[in-house]
Amino acid sequence: MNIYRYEENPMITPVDVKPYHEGFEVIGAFNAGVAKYKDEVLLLLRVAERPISENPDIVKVPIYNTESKEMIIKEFDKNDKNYIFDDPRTFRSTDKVEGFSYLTSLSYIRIARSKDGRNFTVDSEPFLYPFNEYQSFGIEDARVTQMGDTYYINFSSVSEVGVCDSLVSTKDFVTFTDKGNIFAPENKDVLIFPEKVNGLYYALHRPSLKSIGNYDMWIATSPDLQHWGNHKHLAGVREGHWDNGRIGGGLVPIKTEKGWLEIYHGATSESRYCMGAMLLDLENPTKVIARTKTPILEPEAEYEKKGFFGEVVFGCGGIVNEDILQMYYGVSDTSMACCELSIQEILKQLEEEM
Ligand code: MAN
Repeated sequence: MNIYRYEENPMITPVDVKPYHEGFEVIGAFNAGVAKYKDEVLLLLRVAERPISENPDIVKVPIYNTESKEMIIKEFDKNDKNYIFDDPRTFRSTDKVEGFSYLTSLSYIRIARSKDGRNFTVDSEPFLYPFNEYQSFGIEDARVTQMGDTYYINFSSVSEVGVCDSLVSTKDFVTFTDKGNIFAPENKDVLIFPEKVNGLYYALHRPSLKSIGNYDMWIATSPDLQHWGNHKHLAGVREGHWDNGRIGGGLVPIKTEKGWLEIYHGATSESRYCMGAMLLDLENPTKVIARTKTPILEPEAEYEKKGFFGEVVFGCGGIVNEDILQMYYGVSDTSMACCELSIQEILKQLEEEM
């Protein structure tokens, strides 16, 4: 696989983003959804901010009260035996067997704009900022599906009642219409197909199972983009492979003559994130035609290996220009990068490795 990583990489880093909150620092500008709007490329950045802490033993947790519009900062001592601090992104109380109780930062969506797809200017204000009680811990990892002149944007809404997936629509990236929560907790990595298939909308989704089952990809249909049903298991994690820990949709499915091309992410049980590809039947996307045995992109560059949470490449969107896929991807939960891949080459790898 020939991968052309842009010379500008990492193209947007936390220092390029001014904190929106006073007394906070930006620790990540990553996992952006992508849209082509007028003559510009828009990156819907996940900006993660946290209160500055002078004492390395004190973790300050930002929680936004969407009703009173107040930011509440809770302080925790890393020496407190009631909590387990083994992940820089989250921590949990000892009463919890798995998962997390709090996040160490709060994310929201801010737009970065570019005419050439390489040099971006970041808006000074957020575009999507927590606006209901399901978002008090933040909004993360937007995906953008364009249908006509409407852009549907879905993202993870995080709060103490779980991580669910929410949908809004916009025509101008200034105002938006709230379409509610489309997948109940815990669900992430929802990717809405860019057109109906046999009269129905399709979406990939990833329930995070806690008893039996794995972090696998599912597929559902909807008559109206808001009510989803007819859920089917699409693809699972693979033991002994690079995607043995969890998988989830990455980019909005791309229509090719061979089928729907889905670029997805897979992680090992040690949380090393790579991107792979899957080919779904054009007429029946619940059918997987092929899946790459090896990743199409893995953390190799310095900025992909080191950062707030290293060894992560995480694509949430791309732009297709004939055979070229420009894939924008988050690196190490810190910054944004972009690479170009040939769609024909990905299809060839799928054919060879199916
Ligand atoms: C995981 C990571 C974090 C994220 C939380 C909540 O722990 O992806 O970055 O904030 O889930 O979604």
